[in-house]
Amino acid sequence: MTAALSKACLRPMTDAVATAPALPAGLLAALTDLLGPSGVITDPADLEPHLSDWRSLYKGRSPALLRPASTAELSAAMKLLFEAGVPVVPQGGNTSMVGGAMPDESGSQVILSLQRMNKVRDIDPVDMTMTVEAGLVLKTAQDIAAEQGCLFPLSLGAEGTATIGGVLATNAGGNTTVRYGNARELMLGLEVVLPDGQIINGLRRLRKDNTGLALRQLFVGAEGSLGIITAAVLRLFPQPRESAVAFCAVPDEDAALALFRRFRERDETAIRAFEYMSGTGIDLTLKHIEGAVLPIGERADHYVLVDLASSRPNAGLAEMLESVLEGAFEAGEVVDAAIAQSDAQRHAIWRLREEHPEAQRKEGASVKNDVSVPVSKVPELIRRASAACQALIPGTRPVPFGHLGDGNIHMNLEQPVGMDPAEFLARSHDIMDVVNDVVRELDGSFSAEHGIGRLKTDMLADWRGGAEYETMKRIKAALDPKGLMNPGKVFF
Ligand code: FAD
Ligand code: 2HG
Ligand code: ZN
Repeated sequence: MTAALSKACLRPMTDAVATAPALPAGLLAALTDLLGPSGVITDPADLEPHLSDWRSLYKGRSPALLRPASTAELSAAMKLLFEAGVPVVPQGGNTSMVGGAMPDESGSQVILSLQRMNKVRDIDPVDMTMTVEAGLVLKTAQDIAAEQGCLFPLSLGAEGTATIGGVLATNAGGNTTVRYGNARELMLGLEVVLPDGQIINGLRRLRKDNTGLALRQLFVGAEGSLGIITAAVLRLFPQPRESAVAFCAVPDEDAALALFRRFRERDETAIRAFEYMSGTGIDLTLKHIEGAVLPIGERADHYVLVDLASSRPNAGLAEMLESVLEGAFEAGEVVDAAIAQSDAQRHAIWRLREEHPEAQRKEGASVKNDVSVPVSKVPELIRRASAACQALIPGTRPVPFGHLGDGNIHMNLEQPVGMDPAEFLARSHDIMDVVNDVVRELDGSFSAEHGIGRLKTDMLADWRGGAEYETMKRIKAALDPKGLMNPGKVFF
């Protein structure tokens, strides 16, 4: 990647500019007539939480937050905004790692929230589907599915805040992708409001539906750049009857991969999650997260969390876990392991992994690289990218962790101890460059699950140039001719 392109990759947080261009005269009043007073928020104190992102990379401005209560209301509001040429930024739980849900600093972009559209329209344990509105929080969707004896398997650290609209718009992955796929694979049908207010009603709960282009898939992973996802038909699965979770210390990255292969060879269908963590990441988690405890005797430089689950009765997962780990001990692939004996212990082990982002945030400045490579290349990725970053900034602490089973490692870097955080963040683009150089050589991707948002638009143009990027832009122009949907995101 050229230096010129990469320098724009991480835009520093900017202070708001002094004056916001007002919305066209009469528009706010018309929107209030349509959505009611609780559907149009303009009070600066109420707007404030919607104007900065989880990573504090950006601070935006906006004249209003719109909260429609139904698809019909949203459609009517979008028609007004389209006619007036007002840009719209969809925002779900605002947990984007790439500034995807942030309005820019101009003060001209309205924020659209589906907070009031959070109903479960239908749940069917025979069809194994659930039709939900896009403002529903992911954890609530999981809980409601569980009440019906079903499983909605998408699972990620932000699940208590992230919404169905947000996880679909980003095609979120998370901890169970290795078993159930990304959000895309968990969706059968979508309802979408287009930028001009038209409604695509594609809420079909069919396993087979080859009727022309699968338009629904266009909106998954489009990060709000093509239209607004208002409802979705989600796939449900049987609840696991058994599960078994272990936290293992492994001698190196190769052993972590070898252990994954060992479980896959024994029974691929039993693996629900397979996560890698570094010694540094666990050290930070133990330091910053209240109640976090190392479940094995000795600290190690590399760890693996393995989670097995089955809906089969008497699946024998505990025995399988023990016997695979015994084989791994004998082969020197595992040096120590703790097997959870209760739900509380399972939860405690998972917490060590899930709290990595929070622990890194508390430690100081960090740079994230949500990258993927073919699974076979994960050890090389971790070793080479870590060494390259340490050579670039001596004392930098690599904190690689994540979804080893998918080849998706969060190749994150924590600032050197004692370094000025701002000084470290000023080198963000250099760090991302050296990591991405390795990723490119390993045939990987610069964004595995967090998307492009505002942070990585330059990278998209660079990595997916030529006909691929041109085709994306043509689709964008066809669906959003005025360029009003989430401007400045995804596309350069
Ligand atoms: P937002 O952050 O509000 O929005 C994300 C994008 O989707 C924006 O571009 C926004 O404009 C668009 N959008 C939101 N709603 C709609 C809609 N209804 N229609 C159209 N566009 C819309 N991601 C993973 O993939 N895997 C992980 O394991 C993971 N773990 C995380 C852990 C933490 C602690 C945090 C903070 C984030 C994590 N994320 C992860 C990142 C994030 O992408 C997910 O949390 C989630 O997908 C975002 O959902 P949200 O509702 O917060 O969306
Ligand atoms: C996770 O897997 C998330 O926990 C966040 O994708 C990763 O903080 C990160 O870089
Ligand atoms: Zn992740």
